[in-house]
Amino acid sequence: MALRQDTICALATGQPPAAIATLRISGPSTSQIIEKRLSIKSLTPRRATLVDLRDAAGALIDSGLAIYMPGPNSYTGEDTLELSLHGGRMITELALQSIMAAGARLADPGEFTRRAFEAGKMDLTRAEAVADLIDAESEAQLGQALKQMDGALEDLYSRWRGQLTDCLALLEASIDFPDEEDAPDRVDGPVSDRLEALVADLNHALAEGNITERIRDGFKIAILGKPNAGKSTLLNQLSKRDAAIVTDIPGTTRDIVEVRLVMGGYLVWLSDTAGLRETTDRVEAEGVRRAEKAAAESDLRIWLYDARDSFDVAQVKPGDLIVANKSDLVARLDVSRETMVISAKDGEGVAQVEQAIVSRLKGMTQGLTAPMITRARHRQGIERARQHLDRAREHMAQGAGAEFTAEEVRLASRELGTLTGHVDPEMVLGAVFSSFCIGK
Ligand SMILES: Nc1nc2c(ncn2[C@@H]2O[C@H](COP(=O)(O)OP(=O)(O)OP(=O)(O)O)[C@@H](O)[C@H]2O)c(=O)[nH]1
Ligand SMILES: [Mg+2]
Repeated sequence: MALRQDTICALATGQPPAAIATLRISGPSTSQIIEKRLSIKSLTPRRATLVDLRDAAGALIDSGLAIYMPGPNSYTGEDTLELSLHGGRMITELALQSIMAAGARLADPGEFTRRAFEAGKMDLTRAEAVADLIDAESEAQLGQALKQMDGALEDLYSRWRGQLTDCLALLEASIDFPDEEDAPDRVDGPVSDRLEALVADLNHALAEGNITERIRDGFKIAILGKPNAGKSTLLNQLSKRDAAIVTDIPGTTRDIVEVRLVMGGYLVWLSDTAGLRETTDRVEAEGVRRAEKAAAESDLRIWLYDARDSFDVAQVKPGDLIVANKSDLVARLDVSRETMVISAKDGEGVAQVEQAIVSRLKGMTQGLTAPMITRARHRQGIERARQHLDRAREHMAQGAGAEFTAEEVRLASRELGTLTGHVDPEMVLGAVFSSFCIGK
């Protein structure tokens, strides 16, 4: 890719005031900025040096540590400077102004990592992993992002592409040398076997991807049941805050109340929903519709009912949790073995519900080794690749000619290449890097 002419800078650490603020500079003007603003001819590469940062008029802004990393052995592949100053608001503002006046501009979100990608330091899936490492709130997210950073997705997608290249070589040989002994008909078997095996791998990745995407984006859990069962009370207990309104009026909750929590190392989105009942109230009816939609879209449902009522198991799906609430109001309770008994109001049994949720999540993620898909972008690319391969196999089955098969294989390979950014990077770069923070 074309060599960049401009130099970027940004505050790479959190919002001031903070103990330390690290400013990052990358691009061809870095050494000129060092000379102008740090009054030093050159800095020893990769060694922390105590420096004075000055403004354009020569007035001292702050003293701090500078580390110079000349390209290509830097994060971005360009000349880079990291300057750690006292993390004051005024210091960081004046420091950025001074650096910009010496020949840099403010970086866009993710622009340092984008430059690292463009310099060939990492593929697109590893660049995405950088963002995921920073955004990780749960151990499971972090573990997955680390594996992706280590190349789990890049290696897999590249291996798939390699298999398609092998198929293409066979197909093209049969197109170019149709009369050769071991050409046309003889390639059909091997190519068709390879495509079949690859489609099976893609389908496996797509199926498992539902879980790995959830690890990154959060598992959806809905609390469901009749009005007044105590759903909002349970949500407040599990989230340890007063997120939803609780009253003794049936039909209190209408909109979905969603809280974001980390449970047992997993990020989850826990939803409190409107009590399920027939109603003529239009607002409540809309709430019930939303509750039913949340039930259908959730990874796990918690069915809550008043222990004084009976519970209809018809709506329960395998793996759902059934919880009888308000145990404090009944002397004796006969429930099935899998039904948990709690008193949400007193917090009695809530810890067991939490444990049961975590054990369900563990069950869902059991057996996962390396992630194969972590974002919708990956899933969509793999689905498109699979569609091309389905068409390639149809062409083969119909004896349509190797040219037709080869074209679909080529298109599938292109889709996989887009995932790693080896093909058509411009198409996806904006979307990938816009979600980054500035300074990364
Ligand atoms: N005695 C007793 N009362 C409870 C318990 N849990 C909830 N309640 C009470 O039951 C009433 C309804 O509680 P909510 O949490 O608002 O019930 P809900 O299921 O969210 O109700 P809707 O939003 O109307 O669907 C409130 O008065 C709560 O204080 C419990 O374990 N024991
Ligand atoms: Mg409620």
